[in-house]
Amino acid sequence: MKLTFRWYGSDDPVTLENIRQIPGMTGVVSAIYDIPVGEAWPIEKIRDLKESVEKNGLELEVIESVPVHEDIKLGAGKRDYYIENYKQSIRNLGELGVKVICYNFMPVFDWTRSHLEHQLPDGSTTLVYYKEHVDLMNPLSGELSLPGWDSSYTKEGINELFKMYEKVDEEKLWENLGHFLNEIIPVAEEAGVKMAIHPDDPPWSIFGLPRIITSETNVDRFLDLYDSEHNGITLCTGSLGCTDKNDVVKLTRKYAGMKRINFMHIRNVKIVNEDSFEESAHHSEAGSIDVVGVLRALYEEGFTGYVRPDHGRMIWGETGKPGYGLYDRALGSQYILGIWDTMK
Ligand SMILES: [Mn+2]
Repeated sequence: MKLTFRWYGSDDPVTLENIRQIPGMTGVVSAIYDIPVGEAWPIEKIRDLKESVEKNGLELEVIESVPVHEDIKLGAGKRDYYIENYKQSIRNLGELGVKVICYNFMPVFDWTRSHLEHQLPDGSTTLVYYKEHVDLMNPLSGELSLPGWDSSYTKEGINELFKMYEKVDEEKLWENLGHFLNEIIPVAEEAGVKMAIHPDDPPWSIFGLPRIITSETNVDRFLDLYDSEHNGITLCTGSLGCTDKNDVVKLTRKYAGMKRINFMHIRNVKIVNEDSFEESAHHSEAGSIDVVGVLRALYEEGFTGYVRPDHGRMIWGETGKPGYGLYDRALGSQYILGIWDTMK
């Protein structure tokens, strides 16, 4: 396994110097944030990013994410143009040594939570998803602000987008994903890049929009769409594991055995009740996920890919990007590393 840490670029309050001092850290997972969604990533910008990372003794072998334009998910508008751009980004990233690209295929919203600073009994704050709160949110009101939410959407723009998705049910979304994979995976193979789709977070439909990367059945279907090690998944324990319908240890063992896990996101969540959860510390006993079991499954299946601690709580008074402070993720990384080392 190669231990990595997400870094949001030079604006991130967590610095490369900070990350470098975490024991066992081999590299960062990052992206270029100032390119409009859908445009190809220029090679010069990738090179600048890579050099800034390498100057600090870290590698840049995983990109999270190269976002997929809504036209590709909708199968509409300028889809072909955006797919060609996506291919170019893959080629450019491969040329500069990137090995894995994480992306997702969630319509409109990326990850969704009801609260970003829910206080836990120990005084730390964390991200939570309470169904009863999300059910009351109206994404068409023009007032919504959520993580993963593109605040550049106007009220009219978002209404129009929702209208377009009225014609896209789950089957149509599968079809559009299949088309996308048929186009990009051969390019990824040639570029030496492994694609890693992130599961939908949470793994169920929200606001009436379709979501398909949600369960074992659907991950199986996804992998069958294009049978190649370059068409793999990001197994995010917290996303798949926030419902007890998914047995994350079992899924880890199965997909690692198939060599289709190209990237691991490890975090813990505490399932509060059906369709509600709180993100917790990485420690297995802190939440509903058997993190030790996940790592054991990876180890026993000979996993050699990239792992990163996923979201952390805010602890010790730290402020910053929700889910992406330094301290709790660093603690999580050491929990992961410690478990791993005992199995060697
Ligand atoms: Mn994740």
